[in-house]
Amino acid sequence: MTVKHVFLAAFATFVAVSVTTAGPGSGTISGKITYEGTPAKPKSIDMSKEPSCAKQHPTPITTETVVTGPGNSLANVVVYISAGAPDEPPPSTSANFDQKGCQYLPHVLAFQVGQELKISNDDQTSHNIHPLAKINREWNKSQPPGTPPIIDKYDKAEMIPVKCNIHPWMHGTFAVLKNSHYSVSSDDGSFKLPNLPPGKYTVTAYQESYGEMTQDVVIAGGETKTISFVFKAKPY
Ligand SMILES: [Cu+2]
Repeated sequence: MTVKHVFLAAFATFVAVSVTTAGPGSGTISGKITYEGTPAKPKSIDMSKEPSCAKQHPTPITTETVVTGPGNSLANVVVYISAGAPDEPPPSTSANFDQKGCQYLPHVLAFQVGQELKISNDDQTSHNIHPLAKINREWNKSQPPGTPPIIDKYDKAEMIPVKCNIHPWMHGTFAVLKNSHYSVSSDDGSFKLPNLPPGKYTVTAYQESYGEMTQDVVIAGGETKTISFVFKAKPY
């Protein structure tokens, strides 16, 4: 079992437990993110200036500003309850952001206000991570190979673009959110927000290049409401 498998197993257990402990009246909002129009083609990334990273990608990786899937689906879209749910204290688990092969993994990391953020450097080269916060405090930190993870947290909700000051192709997003009702759309564009008590909610979908869309959804009880968001693709 790899570390990733252990993590996934733990996560699956956590989800199963949450479902069984949720109240009988709790509902789910699920759905799919798609686009219309023609998105810009992902570009190949030239890492030749950083051979230790380049050799980890026999096939060059591509930019992840817009990640599409079958049926015009959009991955990496943050879907979250932006109104109607109370702010929640952060979980005790950390949100993990890795620099591996001069790439941010995951490209979009969603976590809660006050939650521990753990940034690791798995590479044989230095990175200088620079989250471009505007509402929170902006900082950048150098992280030579073999040094311990950077531990931080954010005090306010914000969508924060992240870049590396050494490798211009490294980009990512921190989505700092006020409650635990969020999802990042998977490769097929799907998302799911479970465990919602009855109420009226505003659901926001955020894509780093296309911006955000919102819609209101009423959950009456133990039901699943299916919604969809269709972003207008930008051809550049
Ligand atoms: Cu870097």
